[in-house]
Amino acid sequence: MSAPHRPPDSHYNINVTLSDMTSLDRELPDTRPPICAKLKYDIKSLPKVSIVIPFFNEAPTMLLRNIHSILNRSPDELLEEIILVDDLSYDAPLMEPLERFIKNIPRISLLRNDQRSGLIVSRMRGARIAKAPAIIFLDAHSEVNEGWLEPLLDQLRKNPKQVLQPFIDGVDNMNLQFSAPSVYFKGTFSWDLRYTWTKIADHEQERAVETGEPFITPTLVGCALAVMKDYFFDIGSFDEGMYVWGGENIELAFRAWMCGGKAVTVTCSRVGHVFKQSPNKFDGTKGSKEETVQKNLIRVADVWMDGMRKFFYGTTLMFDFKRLKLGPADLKTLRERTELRKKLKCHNFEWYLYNVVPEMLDLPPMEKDYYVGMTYFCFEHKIIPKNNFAIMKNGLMTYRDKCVKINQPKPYLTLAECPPESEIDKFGKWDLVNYGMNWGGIKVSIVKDDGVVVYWCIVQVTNAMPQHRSEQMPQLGTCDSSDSFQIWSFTYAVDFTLVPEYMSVYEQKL
Ligand SMILES: [Mn+2]
Repeated sequence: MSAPHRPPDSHYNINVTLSDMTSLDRELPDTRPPICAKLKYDIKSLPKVSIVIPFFNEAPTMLLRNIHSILNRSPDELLEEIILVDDLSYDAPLMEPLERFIKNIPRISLLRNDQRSGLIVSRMRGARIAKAPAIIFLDAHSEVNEGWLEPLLDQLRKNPKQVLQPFIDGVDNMNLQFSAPSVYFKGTFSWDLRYTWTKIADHEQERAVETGEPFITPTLVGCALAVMKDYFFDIGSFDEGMYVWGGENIELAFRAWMCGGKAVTVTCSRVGHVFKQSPNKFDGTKGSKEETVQKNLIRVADVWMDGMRKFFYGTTLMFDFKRLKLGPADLKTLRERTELRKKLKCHNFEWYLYNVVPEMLDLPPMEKDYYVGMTYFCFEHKIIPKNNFAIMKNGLMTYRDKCVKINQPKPYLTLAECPPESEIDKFGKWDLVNYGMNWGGIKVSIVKDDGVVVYWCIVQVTNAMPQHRSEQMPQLGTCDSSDSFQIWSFTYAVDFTLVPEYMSVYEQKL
């Protein structure tokens, strides 16, 4: 039996009556690897869970869909409670109608904040009163799929000292279609501390698909987290000095890894998440969204990244306001977090890089560069993650100690020894063609033997070679600003001349 999809705008239709949503309105595809449906769990041995869902003016049908998906797709014996935390919503259906609705549902409670507190503080409010030994934090605009809960709780039973995330499927924000990525990603980060999706190695994905076993992730996407309550509070819960949201997912993952735990993606647990166009609602009392997030990220860098935070402070492309001054109250709570790190006897950041995310050991070169976050290039049959190419001041494009070379007359790019300065013009000089602040084309100019200068731009093509069929690879083509396959996003420019003074000022304050 397959129910029809709702019309595209249904989840924003605030006039829908709550009784419309008492059952789920469509079937979801089973997006797990086939092995997952065969795995058996001893329900009695699993910890019970409290599910904490903060919301602010969430589309009511989305919130109800979420609640119903949990009720319908979680074993009764495992679900202790659902705790909704309203962060001062004012949309009418989330007032009295929501209260009337949840009255009929056992094991659900509703807390209302008396001031806007943001995601992090709202989650903490729910976590403190949670009755079950396990807690799941879930974004309000989620929908859990069949069999989502048991694999998470089973992992927590096996090892309580870890922070888990389910495998996140995309939910289209217009028609609510589920889509599971065929390529598996782990979370990493860029040096400006943005969450980055990074493809896992083929053999890791094969193992996950064949066995249904979880795979590790250096950082957490943040929209759904499962953790044992005791462990969560033992390692310092969330940093409540962070406002609204942003950076808390990176911070928790750094902390879990560096302080004796780990972060893991549970292959067989599938949760759909609506990736919104503008995912956050900031009320402005703590500054702009960008300033708020940046202050949170400063806390992540200062508490956890040791000397490596110079790379964070050196990234300049997006934020000229990054060297924000923290006030006395913020500095006090920041100091508490550094003391927590000492108390927990955590590893240093270098340990984390070496052991958890070694691809980040390709540190940005120590001069002013552009770092180019293109895509996962299949480059000579080898996938190179983004952020690892740099365009240097002298026009060379580097990857580790090699330079990107044009294989004339064919339009292919290879890696070769870097040329001496005097030969760069003939080797190929790279530059960005900015169409926007952080996106545009990547152009190379080459001086031919006859002195004529030719230009090409990098085009993304789909690889037809059997080694990496369907992977993306870079080639050269005639520059065309209207060709979307020539548009790249640049991750950041690094300018270390700005860092030392700032860090030393900062060091004194700490
Ligand atoms: Mn979200």
